[in-house]
Amino acid sequence: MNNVIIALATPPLKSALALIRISGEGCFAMTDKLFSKKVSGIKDKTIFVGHIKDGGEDIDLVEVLAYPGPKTMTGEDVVEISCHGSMLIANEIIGAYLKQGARYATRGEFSSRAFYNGKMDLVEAEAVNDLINATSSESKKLSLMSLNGATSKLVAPLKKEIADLLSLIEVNIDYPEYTDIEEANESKISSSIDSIRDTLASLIKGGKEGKIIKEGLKVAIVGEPNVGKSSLLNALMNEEKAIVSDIPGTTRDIVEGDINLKGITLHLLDTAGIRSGADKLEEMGIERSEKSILSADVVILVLDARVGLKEEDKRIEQLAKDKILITVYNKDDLVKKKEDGRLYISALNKDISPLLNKIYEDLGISDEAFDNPSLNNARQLGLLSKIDSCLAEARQDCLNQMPIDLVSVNLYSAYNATRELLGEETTTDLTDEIFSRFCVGK
Ligand SMILES: Nc1nc2c(ncn2[C@@H]2O[C@H](COP(=O)(O)OP(=O)(O)OP(=O)(O)O)[C@@H](O)[C@H]2O)c(=O)[nH]1
Ligand SMILES: [Mg+2]
Repeated sequence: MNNVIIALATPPLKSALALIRISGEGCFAMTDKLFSKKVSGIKDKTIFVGHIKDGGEDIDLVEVLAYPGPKTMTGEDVVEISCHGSMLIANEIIGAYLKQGARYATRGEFSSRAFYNGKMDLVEAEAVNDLINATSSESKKLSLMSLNGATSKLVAPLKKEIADLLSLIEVNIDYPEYTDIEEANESKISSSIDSIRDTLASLIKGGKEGKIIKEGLKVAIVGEPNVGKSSLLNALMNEEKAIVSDIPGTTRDIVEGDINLKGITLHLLDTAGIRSGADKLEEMGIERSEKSILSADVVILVLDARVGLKEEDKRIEQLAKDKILITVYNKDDLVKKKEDGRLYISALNKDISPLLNKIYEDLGISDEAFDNPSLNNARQLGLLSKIDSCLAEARQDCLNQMPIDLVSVNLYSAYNATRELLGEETTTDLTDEIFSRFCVGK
């Protein structure tokens, strides 16, 4: 009976209604004991309205949705109770079920049951969490595609290509005497691997773009004091978020804000101006600025258009060498002559569209990335790159004239990693880890 799990699926706050979800064999029998109507024996999903009681004491008039398994989200019998949205009522109902032998669900336990009962693969299960966490309509759209199975379908052709090559090699190993089978020679294996890696390259490209659409990017605004970094943050956000003054060293702590640039969430970080000879407090701010460069995906180096690049800025360029670095010449309203190839803006006048265009251009997101499914979370991208390195090694083994049974070792690893993508091959620890990031009740 402790196989029955229960959780509040709505936030633990006073609201019009609250939803309690219960799953597991035995949850109908428990409901029969607590509810004024008999739920057991239903053949199809059914809605009931009646009273939940505990020890003869009426708790609430509720709506009960009963779904007989296995055609349910978890694959088990499921009961959903909509009660009045008082935490007192919700807790009393949950308490009544706990007395009957149910237990609190852990994070993501409903989804993990759906996964283990074969109702969804791991990519679809991950999409449940992504959907709940989506903050832009673009990221919601990608998550919904994954939930509907479109993303999982990307794995099948990749898996098939690797399986076809492996079976060709196996046939050659097992039946070397047959002359009517295709020979798995070095050139055949190499060209097959190259073609699989082409498929993989486009999956990785789509995945990286999808990750940006789904998760957004960190953008650090850095430069010397007084060049207009905070003014730029305010112009980007169209809001007076950060304090602006003509006193160098105004910003000490990081000021943050989010904007949506053509469907991509940018997490902006306005930082303290970087200069030498600062006092202790300012020095602490500068340390944070430098850290923010290291944690950012995009670094906007702001210069005063009248001054240009200074020695201190070269240190910023060095720190940002692995990032997308965009150098802007601010205060262009104060210069008469503009030099070719420089990106001029005026944060004061909110004249910043050249910078917005440049950021979008440098991200290199294709239009298709917004409309097509992609394997875009860190786990999925990590597995795609693992598959690629296994294939690269297999190809190298081939070039080194290794026997084909040894070449197949790396191909098997690549194949197993494709199975891992959908959770067909996975450890319980890993899946527990994945589901622990979910909300309770999901
Ligand atoms: N004329 C002109 N002035 C600007 C422009 N952008 C910023 N300023 C002025 O430059 C001064 C400094 O601006 P801030 O935005 O505070 O500069 P900051 O880089 O954040 O400075 P710190 O926080 O001290 O590092 C303010 O007086 C702004 O009004 C611009 O595009 N044109
Ligand atoms: Mg500032």
